[in-house]
Amino acid sequence: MRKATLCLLIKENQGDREVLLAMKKRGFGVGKWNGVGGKLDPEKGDRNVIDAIIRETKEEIGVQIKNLEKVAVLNFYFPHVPQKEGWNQEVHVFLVKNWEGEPVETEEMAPKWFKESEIPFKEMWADDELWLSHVLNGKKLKADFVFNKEETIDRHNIKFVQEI
Ligand code: 8OG
Repeated sequence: MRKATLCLLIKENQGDREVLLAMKKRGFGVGKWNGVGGKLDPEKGDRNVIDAIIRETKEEIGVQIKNLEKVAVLNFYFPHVPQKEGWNQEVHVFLVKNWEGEPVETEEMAPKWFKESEIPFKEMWADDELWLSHVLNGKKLKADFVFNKEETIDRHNIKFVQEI
């Protein structure tokens, strides 16, 4: 499976938790709000998913991650797409509460802060509604999602874990 990363910046604002999502302007998931991230790319020097998430966050929103916490591994399957097209992927999800720099818009993404209660699930990947709130509330999990042609989920499975 292709490995990819997803980073969710979190801040507390007067007792309200906010999460940074970004509008994807091109590529896979265009037109959807999502965390920042992308494929592991050894040609850009990524030895592992940590290298990849640090690089992607800098490239996509200009933010330098100071520390991170791995909270989920999500496996996505697209059985209707030939495997050689590389859609199936294992996405490593990180929460980031400490960073340097202000998120900025780049060619790839336009970031915006959302209150936890106002996350735009209807304009996000269909699976996000099933796992995102859990990780924002401190849970760690491993999950599998099987997508169909309509980009909805045929079946899924979520397993909560202590460590990931
Ligand atoms: O490099 P590229 O832009 O193709 O990376 C895709 C990004 O989208 C990467 O951060 C992983 C993320 N991603 C998926 N599928 C899903 C999904 O179903 N939900 C969420 N929230 N993110 C996803 O590839």
